[in-house]
Amino acid sequence: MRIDVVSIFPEYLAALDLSLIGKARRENLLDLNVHDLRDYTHDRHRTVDDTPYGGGAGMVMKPEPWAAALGRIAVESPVATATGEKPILIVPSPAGAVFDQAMAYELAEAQHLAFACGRYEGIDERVIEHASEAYDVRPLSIGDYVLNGGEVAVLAMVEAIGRLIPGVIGNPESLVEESHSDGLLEYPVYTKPASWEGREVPEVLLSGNHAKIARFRRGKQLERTAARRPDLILQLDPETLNRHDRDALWHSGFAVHEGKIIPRSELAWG
Ligand code: 6GU
Repeated sequence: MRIDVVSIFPEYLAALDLSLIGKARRENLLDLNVHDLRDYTHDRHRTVDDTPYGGGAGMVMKPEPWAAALGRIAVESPVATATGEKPILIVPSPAGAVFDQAMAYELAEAQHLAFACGRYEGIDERVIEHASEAYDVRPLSIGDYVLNGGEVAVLAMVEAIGRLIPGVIGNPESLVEESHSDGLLEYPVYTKPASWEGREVPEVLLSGNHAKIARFRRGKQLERTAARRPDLILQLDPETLNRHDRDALWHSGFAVHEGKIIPRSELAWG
């Protein structure tokens, strides 16, 4: 996969030299290129921002340097434009749709991703419209809070997407049981010693009974998700829940009623 990132703080992206993503780059599984937006300016001060039309606080990123940078990246894209395909341009923004694991899986299939890191109050909206001619543009947020710029969001998204590229993670089976892969949070994990600071590892995990262990872990996933992310429980397909699952959900305050999952408090009695 090819990834291009445009930023006025290219040093922020140095973290992508480390760990699994750094290794993927060295092994040519990931061709990651970071560009300094100021290299696409022509004035002595390398200006990237200006005052907003209509007034208001802060500054807005000027269109010209963005058009030059994104134009160059589109022209050099490995995506075959002859077939009508377009590279994907992700514009990190607290005003975007929320990036999730399903999206990470989808984006991990792409041949070419570009990221446009805005700062200040954002990028002139016409850049986004203009870029749609050459790119499939996706404004994306990493959650409901505000960062000063897109760089930290790009670090999060590139790590989430990059680790799903075949060959990047040594043991792909570790992807199967992690949080969000089946719509639930991960079960708790333990290692030696079996007794530590007066706290014991749950006995079933020492039993060697694999069916019982699987049931225990699934129960913990449901219990934890119900307590921490009840919104995810309501999104489960009740058809995928067996008797043990329904029992665990009941004890965590949810019922399967007339083919739907509802909080037990909404059950009407009598
Ligand atoms: Cl992607 N960018 C910024 N600036 N703030 C955010 C965000 C992105 N996601 C959540 N907050």
